[in-house]
Amino acid sequence: MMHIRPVSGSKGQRGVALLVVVFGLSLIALLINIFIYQSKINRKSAASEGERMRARYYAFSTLEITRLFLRVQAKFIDNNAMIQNMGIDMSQIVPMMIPMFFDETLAEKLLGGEARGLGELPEKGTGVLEIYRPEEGRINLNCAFNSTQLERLNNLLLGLFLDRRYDELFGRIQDDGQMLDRQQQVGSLVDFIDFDQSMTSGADDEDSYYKNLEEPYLSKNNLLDSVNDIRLIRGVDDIFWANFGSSLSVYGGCQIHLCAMDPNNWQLLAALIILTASSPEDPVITDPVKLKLLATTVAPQVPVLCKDLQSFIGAVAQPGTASSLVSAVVGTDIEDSGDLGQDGIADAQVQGVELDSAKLQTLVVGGSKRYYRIRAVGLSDQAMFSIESVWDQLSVSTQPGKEGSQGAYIYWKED
Ligand SMILES: [Ca+2]
Repeated sequence: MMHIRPVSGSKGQRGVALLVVVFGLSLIALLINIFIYQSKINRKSAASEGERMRARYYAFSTLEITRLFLRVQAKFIDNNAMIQNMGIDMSQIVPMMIPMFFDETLAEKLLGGEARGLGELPEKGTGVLEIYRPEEGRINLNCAFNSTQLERLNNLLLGLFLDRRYDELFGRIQDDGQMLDRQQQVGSLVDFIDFDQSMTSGADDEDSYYKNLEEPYLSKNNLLDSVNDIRLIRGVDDIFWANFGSSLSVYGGCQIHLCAMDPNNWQLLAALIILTASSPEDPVITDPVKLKLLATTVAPQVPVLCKDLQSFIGAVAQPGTASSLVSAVVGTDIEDSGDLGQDGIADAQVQGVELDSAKLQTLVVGGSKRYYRIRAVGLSDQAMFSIESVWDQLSVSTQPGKEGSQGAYIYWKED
């Protein structure tokens, strides 16, 4: 007697379908929460102290739940080449999952049976992850404090500023009536953090600008504790921040973690291309329009291409082949839109740049990600409470009850 075997793979497909449902439902929960969150901002002042404490508890719980996902990332995903190559990215999944933990009804529907959320009164509040992203795909300004890292930092910053499109930005008159050109801006960023008191470009005291402010302060001359401190530095005004804020950090090593780079940050990718081009006379790196086209075409693929430096170099050299290079790394076909930059110009028409692999390797690193920026918001009936934090996978916890365990929040600001 013949048995008809079930089509193999149907179980797998069910699994995928279930995942899609889970993410869909969590996305709805997330959107509802964002809506509640936005409608609550205006009512913030009316909240009682008890409500505020409850909101703080939800924000705190959110960070505790996130800690679990971060451990999964460190122990399971970062050590598993196959999962890594699939491009599975917790930073997209975790924020969608968080509201589930606060909604017993939703959790029960999804998981079946009885589920207990962390929120003591789920209908009264929830937690939302506003920010969850790796922090090392940026230029770490704290490298200014280490004189052996200074040359690379100077290079990276100058590379970030070099694009001709910033000519006007660096020609602007600042609040003190002075101008800071590219080199002087790099100098002011470095001087604020480096140990010495002498100005990098100029004979003045590096603090003369800060001493003349309405509310004077001095250079930190030490490692910065938070990204907000960067805003204190001369020349870092709103225009500067809008262009370069998302490329700067105070965490991570002194090389840029390629896999942690924000796929939207084409400016930083353009800097890397300028700095590592085989020829400094390359016609693309000296043309702001062509450079932007190339950077915006390749940047969205970096989270996958970063796993293999040669694929990355190949995609920058021939952007028209970027989608097939991505397919090769992922090990499966992806739909080729032929316009990864979504700029209306076919990738095949985008001019590439030949990169020098040795130069590139001095500026970027790969491997496990270490630092994550996380902002959790707790929402109670009338109140909201936000906690901004930075998690370090390698730091050892000193938190009561968790002493000695690996991974810890190293920056914590309640608001
Ligand atoms: Ca200094």
